[in-house]
Amino acid sequence: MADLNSLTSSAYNQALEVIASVEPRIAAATKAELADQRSSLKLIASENYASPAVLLTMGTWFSDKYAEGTVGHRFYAGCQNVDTVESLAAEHARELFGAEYAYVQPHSGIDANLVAFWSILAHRIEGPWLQAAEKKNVNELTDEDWEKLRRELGNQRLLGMSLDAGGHLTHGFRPNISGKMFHQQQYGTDPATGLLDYDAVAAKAREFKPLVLVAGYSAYPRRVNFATMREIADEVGATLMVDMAHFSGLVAGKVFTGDEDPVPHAHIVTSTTHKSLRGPRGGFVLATEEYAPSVDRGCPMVLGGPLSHVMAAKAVAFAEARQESFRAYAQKVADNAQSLADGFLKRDATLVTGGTDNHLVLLDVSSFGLTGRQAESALLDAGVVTNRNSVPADTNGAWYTSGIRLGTPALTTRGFGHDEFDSVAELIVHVLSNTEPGTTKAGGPSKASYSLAEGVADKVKGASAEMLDKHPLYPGLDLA
Ligand code: DSN
Repeated sequence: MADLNSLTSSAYNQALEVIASVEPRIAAATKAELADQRSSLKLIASENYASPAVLLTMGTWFSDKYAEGTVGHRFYAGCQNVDTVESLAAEHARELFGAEYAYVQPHSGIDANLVAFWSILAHRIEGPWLQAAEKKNVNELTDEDWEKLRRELGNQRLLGMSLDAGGHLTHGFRPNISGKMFHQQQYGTDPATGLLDYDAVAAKAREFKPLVLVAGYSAYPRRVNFATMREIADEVGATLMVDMAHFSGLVAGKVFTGDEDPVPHAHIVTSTTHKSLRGPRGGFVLATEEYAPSVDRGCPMVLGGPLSHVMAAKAVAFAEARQESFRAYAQKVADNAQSLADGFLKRDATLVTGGTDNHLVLLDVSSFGLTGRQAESALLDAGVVTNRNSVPADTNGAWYTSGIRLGTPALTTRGFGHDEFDSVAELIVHVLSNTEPGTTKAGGPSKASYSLAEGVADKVKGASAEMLDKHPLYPGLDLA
């Protein structure tokens, strides 16, 4: 058998020829995307590089099959191969995370959270209601009772981490559907330290008495004690839902264990597959046996037909994450985040919470006199891909922001280590120190425009290229 690199090269070259025969501009854009990803410092905390095996699995005829329902219980005929794929993906997920039940159909993280919300409502509200009315399902309810149940379902409470403290928009942020379907309140972080204050969370939970307590984050640079969150949930009768989308790779890789592993503590855990877990773009839900029957109704309750080609790729990615080498990768992601944070701190930059102990760092760019938007743009000019992010109590709002979120999963996949992440911190500080905020057309201070000193972008790109060339993306993959 030819070696894997040359097999991958021929697979992609041939696939691109087939695509180009129909729409050459898409083939060209696909090639350009690889070139861009190869030549930039990708520091977006929610991105990674999936393996060729994962990527290739998505490009098949499983895409053509409808399979609404669950394994062995579909609304369409001919789903025997989809059943194989879905069972295998769920089995790998259960084994990988030590979960009682896994549901691998959600198309994204938001979908996974919607499945979790509706399964909690179905299990906690709809189920007992039907039982009391001695009905098997909602179709048996009178119109009047159905209206009462609908009002009850729409009258529940959710407590989640606020967006500016590092929570996610699906954790009850008003512009998101989670903030509309629930009465929501948010917990934040300690204003002095930026850290979660569990006593404050408990006090809020006692007062608000939520049906759902959501833990997890997308921009909080620290670990969470999920045993404590479960104690809080139990005390107030809430269901504990943990969104581990950002750190599921660190859970899979056993960097987060004991109280920091959400799976033994939460009733329901949701995640994406494409961030630190390094799989295809998608979501999944883990649950206790108690919640499994309602989670199983995710499609068609909340989701459209499962993306069978993506479920197949999830199975491949979970299989990869079960290998010993993934543990080493996950540990390196966390070690590298530490190196990045140290690199900033020794250059006097300001980090939210003063550091990190997960995969991400939140840099407060206000000390450079910049908004997050200006910093993000200047860094992009220099080939450093990041995303702007709010910091706690951000005075610049969620559009301009005062922070830059940086994550290590992607560059760790390329093989970057301590010294490279120290250099990355140096390059970022160099760019931001040489960026001036611009002015509006009327001459006032602008939150968007900026000017980067001449020569800085080229110098940073040159230094990055040296590191990137030493750690090629998809080594051996040569496109024609
Ligand atoms: N967009 C993802 C992130 O960047 O964190 C979460 O939705």
